[in-house]
Order: sequence, then structure tokens, then C-alpha cells
Amino acid sequence: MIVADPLLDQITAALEPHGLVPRGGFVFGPGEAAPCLRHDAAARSIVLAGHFGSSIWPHFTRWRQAHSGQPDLLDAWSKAVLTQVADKLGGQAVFPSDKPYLPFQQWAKRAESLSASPLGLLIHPEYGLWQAFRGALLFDRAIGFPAVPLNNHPCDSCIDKPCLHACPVDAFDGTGFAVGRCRGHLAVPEGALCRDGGCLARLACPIGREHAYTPEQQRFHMAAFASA
Ligand code: B12
Repeated sequence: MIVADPLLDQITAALEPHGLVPRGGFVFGPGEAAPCLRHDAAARSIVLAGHFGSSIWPHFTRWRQAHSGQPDLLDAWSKAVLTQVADKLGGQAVFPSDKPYLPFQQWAKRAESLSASPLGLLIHPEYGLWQAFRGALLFDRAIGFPAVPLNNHPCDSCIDKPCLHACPVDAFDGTGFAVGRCRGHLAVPEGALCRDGGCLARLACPIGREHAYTPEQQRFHMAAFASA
């Protein structure tokens, strides 16, 4: 039996004041592509950091009142918070917005019980589509992680797949995302419902609806996506 590493409790405690949680992690295998740490050595372990539902929102909202002129505010907040946590715990932070893009979704599928939904977003058995990653913490030693519980893919038993029928411009066909069509709709008056209330395809998913982001957070993400 693997005993959970005490570092995981320290990470939990350091993330909690920001509405963030550790979203599992794993040890990179020998010879596996792992991001480099500052001194060019490959990372040994990774812990993903993110949120379920709108847990970050009050914390981010307070922070952004003091940082309003900056672009990409949520990325900036994530970097400010997670860099500080990593420094405190002897790790190094990396971010989903860093280029070249790091394989966050592949990492997440190893770290937690997540599966790819027909929308391309990963789906969680309890929180559905209402969760995301704000960064990951890399460490130079092997951390002992609890086993990832095995769960059935929530979309396998979803016969009607309402997510694939809710988009007003059919941006999802289960194999890809027509980004231009979605953005085009968000730019015209007919797109007001999506702009103001959130992505209708994401909202149509029956899993974890009670964890849907607050209307203000949904508007923020839609505006960020529309202007990216
Ligand atoms: C570029 C990008 C986009 C682009 C293009 C996305 C695409 N589908 O090609 C645009 C701007 C369109 C976009 C939009 C959104 N994105 Co985006 N995006 C990214 C980003 C920054 C890089 C993706 C990438 O190229 N990774 C590099 C490759 C090597 O990593 P990867 O793990 O192998 O990822 C690929 C595969 O996993 C694959 N994939 C995984 N599952 C499935 C399932 C299907 C059916 C398909 C086709 C593909 C697919 O898609 C990834 C890209 O190729 C990631 C963060 C990151 N670093 O990964 C976020 C990320 C994927 N996005 C995210 C989100 C939340 C969104 C939005 C909902 C944001 C919003 N404003 O509401 C929208 C809608 C997304 C949608 N329905 O597809 C989250 C997803 C969280 C989750 N629960 O899975 C991520 C992880 C960022 C985060 N901070 O958590 N995104």
C-alpha cells in the first residue's frame, strides 16, 4: 500500500486560501518526457492544481480589483499564486497558458479520474465539465500518490448526449470544435445568450450541474475566449 506523501497535505494547505485544490499527480516514468526544472534536470513528480466549480472566484475577484490594467488576468493571478506556493514548498510551477503548450489534459487524465467528453473538455464523474486547471507543481523527487479511483466514463451512459445538440451554431460534432463558428456567433447580437449566460453546450451536460460556474464567472470565461 502506498502511504500518501506528507507533501500532499502541505500543498493542500497552501492552495486552500486561494480556493484551489491539488488535482492529483503522478511520478514520471524513466525515459518519459517530463518538463525541465530550473537546473535542467527533468522533473520527477507533478501535482496538478485547479478548482472544482467556482471555488476560486471570490479569491480571484478580490485580487483583480487591485490588478485591473493587466491583460490575461486569470493567468496572471494563477502565476502569482502558484509561483508563491511552489517557492514555499521547494517546487516549480508551470501553467496551461505557457507556450509551447504543455500536455495538461494528458497529465490530468493520469492524475485524476477524468475522461474526454464529446466537447473535448475533460469530464469529472462528480463535477462534470465545471472544473479546470490553473497550473501544476513540479518536484525533483518521487512523491507517493494515493491510487486514482477507477470510474466509468460518465458519457458512456448518456444516451442523448444533449451537449452535442445545444450549440446554436453546431460548433461540436463529437470529434472537434469549430472554434471560428463559435467565436463568430459570440460577436453578433444573436450570440447574447451564450455571451451572457455561458456556453450552452457545456450547460446542457447533466453531470455536476449543481457545480456550474456562477453567471459572472461564465461571462468572464466567454469574454476571454471571444477575445483571445
Ligand atoms: C489552445 C487551447 C484552446 C483552444 C483550442 C482547443 C482545442 N480543442 O484544440 C481554444 C481557444 C479554442 C480553447 C477553448 C477552450 N478551452 Co482550452 N485550452 C487550450 C490550451 C491552452 C492548449 C491545448 C493544447 O494544445 N495542449 C497541448 C497538447 C500537447 O496537450 P494535450 O493534453 O495533449 O491536449 C490535447 C488533447 O488532450 C486533446 N483532447 C483531449 N481530449 C479530447 C477530446 C476530443 C473529442 C478532442 C477532439 C480532443 C481532445 O485536445 C488537446 C489539444 O490538442 C489548453 C491548456 C493546455 N496547456 O493543454 C486549454 C484547455 C484544454 N482549455 C480549457 C478550457 C476550459 C477551454 C474553454 C472551455 C474555455 C472557455 N473560455 O470557456 C474553451 C472551449 C474548449 C472546447 N470545447 O474545446 C481547459 C480544459 C479543462 C478540462 N476540463 O478539460 C484547458 C486544459 C485549460 C485549463 N486552464 O484548464 N482552448
